[in-house]
Amino acid sequence: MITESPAELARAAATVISEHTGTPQHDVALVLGSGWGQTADLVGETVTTIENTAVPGFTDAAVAGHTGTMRSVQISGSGKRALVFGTRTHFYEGRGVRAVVHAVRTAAAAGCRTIVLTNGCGGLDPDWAPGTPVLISDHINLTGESPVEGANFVDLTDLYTPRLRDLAREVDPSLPEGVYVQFRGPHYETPAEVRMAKILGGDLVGMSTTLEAIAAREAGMEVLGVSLVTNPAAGISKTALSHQEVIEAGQAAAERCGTLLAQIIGRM
Ligand code: 8IG
Repeated sequence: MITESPAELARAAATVISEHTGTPQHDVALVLGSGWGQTADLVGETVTTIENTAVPGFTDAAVAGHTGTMRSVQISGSGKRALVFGTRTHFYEGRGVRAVVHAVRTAAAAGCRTIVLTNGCGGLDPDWAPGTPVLISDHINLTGESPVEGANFVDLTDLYTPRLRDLAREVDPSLPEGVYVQFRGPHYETPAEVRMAKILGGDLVGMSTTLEAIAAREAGMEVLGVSLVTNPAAGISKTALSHQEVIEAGQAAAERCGTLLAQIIGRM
């Protein structure tokens, strides 16, 4: 087998996407995390749905509640076309960092200049009830990994584009901001690890997004990160964490989150 470079694999994937969608260029990419699954319908009209397994380098969804398809969506009220990924590859799946950021590189190869990374996560602020969307202002990457290969010293100042965060707050001035801390997972944190995250300056704990954001910056894209707090982080509330709780919080917040993203993307 010929081993392709990450860029070659992304170009191959983008070619298949443009063949399926009949669209040479997409403008914005959207990665749907836990709790965000139903939001794509509110962003616009789905023009084409593609099975992940039909696209080079992509695999079916590995998480309950995620969708193993990608869609080309016509954004309501703008001439723009979004490439919406119904799921992501997580670092904890053990397929390596290249697999984790393949969707990001594919989006860049498909022409996207902007990427919206969403996730479900645990919140450290007890005032953030399950179902609260929070803008990611910055991140702490505790995976010990980087998607950047070789001596390419990518600047991560203002990784989460201030202009896009401002735009999000124009749509919803009540949106809080926070620092997202990526743990490896797939287990949730211990309460002591959550206290550590707080001391380090974190507000949100999750298992995705930071490696993707770095790859997006390397590819020259603008990044907007939005977390949905689906549960208080371990030790913040007295009850144990469950993935069912995550799915339910997402369902309850779907309409607010979908409308929020639709309005933000419509204004980009
Ligand atoms: I949804 O509390 C969701 N994903 N690490 N911790 C981590 N990931 C999460 C959590 C959480 N909730």
